[in-house]
Amino acid sequence: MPPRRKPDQSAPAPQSPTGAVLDGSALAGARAQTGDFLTTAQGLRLPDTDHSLKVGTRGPTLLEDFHLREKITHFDHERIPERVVHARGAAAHGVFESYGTGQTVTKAGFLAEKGRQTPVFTRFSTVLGSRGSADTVRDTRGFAVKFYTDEGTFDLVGNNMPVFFIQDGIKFPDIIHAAKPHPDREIPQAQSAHDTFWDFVSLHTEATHHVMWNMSDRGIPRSFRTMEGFGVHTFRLVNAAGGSSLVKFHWKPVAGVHSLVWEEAQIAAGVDPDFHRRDMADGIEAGAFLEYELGIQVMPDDGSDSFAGIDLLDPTKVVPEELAPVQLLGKMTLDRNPTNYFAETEQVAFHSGHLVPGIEVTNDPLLQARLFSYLDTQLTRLGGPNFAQLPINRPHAPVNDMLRDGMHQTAVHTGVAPYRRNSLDAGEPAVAAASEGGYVQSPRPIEGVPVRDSPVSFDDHFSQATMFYRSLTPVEQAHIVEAFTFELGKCYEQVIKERELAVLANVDAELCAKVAAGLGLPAPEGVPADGVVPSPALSQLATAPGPIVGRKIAVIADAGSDLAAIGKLRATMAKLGASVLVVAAVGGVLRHGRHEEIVERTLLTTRSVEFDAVLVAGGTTPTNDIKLVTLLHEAFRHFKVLGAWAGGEAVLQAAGIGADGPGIVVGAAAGRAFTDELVAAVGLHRSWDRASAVMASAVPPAG
Ligand code: HDE
Repeated sequence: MPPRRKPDQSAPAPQSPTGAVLDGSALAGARAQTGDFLTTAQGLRLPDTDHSLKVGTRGPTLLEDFHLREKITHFDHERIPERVVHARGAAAHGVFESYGTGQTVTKAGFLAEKGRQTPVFTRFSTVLGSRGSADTVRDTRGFAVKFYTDEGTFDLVGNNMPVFFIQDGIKFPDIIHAAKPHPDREIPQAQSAHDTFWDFVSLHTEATHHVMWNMSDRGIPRSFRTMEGFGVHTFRLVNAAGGSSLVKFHWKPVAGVHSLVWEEAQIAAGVDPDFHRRDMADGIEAGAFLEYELGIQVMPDDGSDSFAGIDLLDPTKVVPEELAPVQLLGKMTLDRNPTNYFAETEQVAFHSGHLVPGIEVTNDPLLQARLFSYLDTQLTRLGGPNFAQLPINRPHAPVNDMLRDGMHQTAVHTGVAPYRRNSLDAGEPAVAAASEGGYVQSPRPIEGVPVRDSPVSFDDHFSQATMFYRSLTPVEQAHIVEAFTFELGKCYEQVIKERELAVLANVDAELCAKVAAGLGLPAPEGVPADGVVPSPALSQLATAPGPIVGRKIAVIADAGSDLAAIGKLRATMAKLGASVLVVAAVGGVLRHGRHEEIVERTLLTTRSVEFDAVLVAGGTTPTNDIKLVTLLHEAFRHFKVLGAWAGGEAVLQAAGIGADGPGIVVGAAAGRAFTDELVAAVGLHRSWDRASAVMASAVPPAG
């Protein structure tokens, strides 16, 4: 039944974007930047904002300077509390288009209807660091998507890893306290390589599976564009006929899943702390949009809350894709950068309890605690209960609630009876039955006695950690060994290293032995699970060339280089969404005949980490420039594609890299063969065939 209006309202009253009815004098948005003149917040025009009001030019300053006081007071309060976790983030707007394939499992219109487009806002984040910390630290990444559906806002507040450290939300403050900087000196920032983190995870062994993911390449993604996303928990989907299924959400990046290597991530953290957010913003600006397909694994909702022996309420477990394939529901394209970081990225408020009909929660005790936390945290962070009225949080569905007043209330509600049922406001909103889009939880029996305990199935802390490790390729496994050795090597307490080695002994004897060797400690005996079946889908190593959208290729050049070929190469790469940047010894414009190339980076302003491939375009490039040699060596060590033409081969030779070997492309740059080879090599992401040469010194032998 549509809401009735007051009889005396002849014309429909204006509505704010929140759906709240406004009176004639109120405006939908805040008055900001509306006139040509600089004003105070009260709209008073100002003649000067550079000088405070003083007695003479040499002071003192007068207390009556209301403009000075307003300006400074507002500035003093510009910062709001940063998120207690996931403080460091970057976001983009976009659209989700449904394939319509979800119709059989959910009645949620934005998934069920083929071709339906829903606006989205997606925020990626690290977990541990402060708002100003570096992007490329080893950490789990947040992957939070706000779908502004016409049935209400749905938030899928996920991570780039499918499992979590703990099984019960009551431990969340503990794991976060352990992982954050030590309380005495507030170090280290945005890192897990310290004693309290390893103290916690070695004592709370349910963390083992997530720790394996963090120590793997997933902990250092190449870009937001090349990250998978996961809803982590099991959700319940309900279709129009009332049939329910248990599902796990996945985001599959169209550009493939790719990571940095550890040294590269560390260098990038210093050279460009904004590495990931810059990459996303630049990519969107260049038209290389970020794309992800949303999929679900579907399991029967048969009352057991388990599937193939896996407890679906345990957030430390995955369901191998070989057992329940991911079925694709639609595609998200992120194609618009935010206009204002604070207004949008900082003030966006996600909540795992923002649900729409057809999507329900399960009894996962981690999810249950989150349902409380997200609303609660916004009260402090956004200063009160009206954060849904902030432009970025406003639902696109009509809103007609009975929530009133509170800090920062911007709606001007009418009427006298914000309660129902009432007899005074004829416009009282009607309640909606399920058939009218009302959110009605599907019936499920709940019984039992209150206990502080977990099911016996939650006691298996190692078998899936073993499965993860054994499902990876040798290169990926070597990275895990390197990561554990690095992180534990940074701990001061011997007892913590030994305890974590005892944990690893229960995951895989070889892994434990290699890490122990790197630490110079004996490898303890453990009991890894028997009969673990690997899940090849867990490996992210590219076996065939994938898209190169968003990749960056450096061309080292000077005025004597083959500038014509650079132009052609740029045009070819641009068609594939990749960019070519000219790097020279000094800035300016390179000119050769009628060809011109702008120098976008100099050897002083860039570092190898900015690029996925480095090419040398001949010319008179000096072969002994230490910055150039460092750039080439780093690119080689980080398994990146190297290449040369028109005499640039000599530069690679002089750097000791040589002009042939895995991932080294030489030839005529303007030619088809060269570009095809380059595209294929960059499409494989890194030249892992070089691994034996590069990693021999990095990974100690098992001993
Ligand atoms: Fe969060 N988490 N979380 N979390 N989480 C927050 O909410 C919390 C968990 C995740 O870009 C906070 O608005 C508890 C799992 C993301 O704004 C807070 C528990 C997963 C983001 C909070 C968890 C996540 C947050 C901090 C254990 C993956 C950033 C600020 C029960 C499925 C969203 C805020 C953004 C943010 C609580 C565990 C993902 C404090 C209590 C599991 C992506 O409410």
